[in-house]
Amino acid sequence: MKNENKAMQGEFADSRSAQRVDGRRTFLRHSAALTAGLVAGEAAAQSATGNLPPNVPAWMKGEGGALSDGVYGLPSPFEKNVVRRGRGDQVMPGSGSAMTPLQSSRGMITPNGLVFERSHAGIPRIDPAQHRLMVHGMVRQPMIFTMDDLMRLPSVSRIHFLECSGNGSREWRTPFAKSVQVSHGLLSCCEWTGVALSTIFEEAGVQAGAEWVLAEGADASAMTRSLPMAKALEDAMLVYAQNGEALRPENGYPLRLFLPGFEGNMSIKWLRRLKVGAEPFMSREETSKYTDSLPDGTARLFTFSMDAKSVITYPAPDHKLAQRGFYEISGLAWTGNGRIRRVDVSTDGGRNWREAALQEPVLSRALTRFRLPWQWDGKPAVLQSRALDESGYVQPTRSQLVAQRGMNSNYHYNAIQSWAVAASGEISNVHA
Ligand SMILES: Nc1nc2c(c(=O)[nH]1)N[C@H]1C(S)=C(S)[C@@H](COP(=O)(O)O)O[C@H]1N2
Ligand SMILES: [Mo]
Repeated sequence: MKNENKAMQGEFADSRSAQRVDGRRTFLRHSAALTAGLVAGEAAAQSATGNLPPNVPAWMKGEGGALSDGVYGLPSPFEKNVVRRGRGDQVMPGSGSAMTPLQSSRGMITPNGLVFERSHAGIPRIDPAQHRLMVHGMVRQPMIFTMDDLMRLPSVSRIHFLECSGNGSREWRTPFAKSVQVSHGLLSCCEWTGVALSTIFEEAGVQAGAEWVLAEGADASAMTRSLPMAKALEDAMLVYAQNGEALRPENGYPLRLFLPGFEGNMSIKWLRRLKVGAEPFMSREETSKYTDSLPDGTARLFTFSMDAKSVITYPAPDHKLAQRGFYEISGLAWTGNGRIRRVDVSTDGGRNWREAALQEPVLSRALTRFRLPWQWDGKPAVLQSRALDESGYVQPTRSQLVAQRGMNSNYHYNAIQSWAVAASGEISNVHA
């Protein structure tokens, strides 16, 4: 394994474009082999319809279906398995999560129908004409905004990831998930549009000594969290649109708070109230919940920022490698600390690392797609990715994280993920 890696490093040493050309040549050889396989095997089965070359396929022989006039477009029915899936272990009705299918994700943007959901008391059905945002507390002028008021204000659009701090929490103890959707799917990345929170506070006027803001949601959980005024003025947004259309009901329609790079639970959905104060408000969701148990028995409050993390989304346990040869290892990296600076990939469980290519644009507090060409020799391998961000923070190994944080925590698990490739091509989740 080690020798093979050295050989690969040599082969790919010259430049990244040399890697590409070499990988491409091998890949094309495989395509030719695949076609030969099809002609011999599957083609026989499909010859009844005769859709394969050199025949003219059935769908070219008559006009197609109706156009989408007056209809909201949906993916091809052949993509029907690409859906969010829930954890199904929540005891309270309405409380649960449905995860993004990262195993099928391409690029950096999560389409609206696949953005993960995490809700504590179901999805309220809110008429935007009846929704209000109240701003009060330590402000010069308490205010109530309608949705129309908010949409008249100057707007901003930014691309950012959103990650639940409970993402991957079960991986602390055992390599639990059998899918990258379950291990990392409380994660998405959208273009968010709305009003800078600083604009709202300019309107209302913040009093001296006002250091904190309480945000409250209009769902039955009345979810409340405190955020520092510094974050409110830095880059917090009141969001009414995602990926070019109104927020989806499950993601906070008609209005949510969005805090770039902060743990997902602080981005309060269905936002109805902002109260400005001098101290944190110590709500249930920042005292009883969303605190980090440490090895010495104490708990850490207010872990706002999500540290650097990455995961290989292809190949993952959702996939099986059909044969040896060329594969493009691909995955996602992100950090609440700003931009991703580098992602390294190992195919031998962390002994040797190679630098992956980062897809532009690499944006602050957004998902970043990385890719690395790989020749699989058909032998067992352990795939890992390690992210490094512009603050210098390096994603920890699992043992480094456990040494620091112990085994009793549930939030902010960001260890390096290992996928074991067996000689059979099956892929499994392991602690390496
Ligand atoms: N009002 C309200 N806001 C909420 C929640 C909630 O249950 N109610 N869940 C929080 C949690 S735990 C997360 S991770 C994010 C999830 O956002 P999403 O469902 O749009 O992905 O919303 C946060 N905001
Ligand atoms: Mo969350």
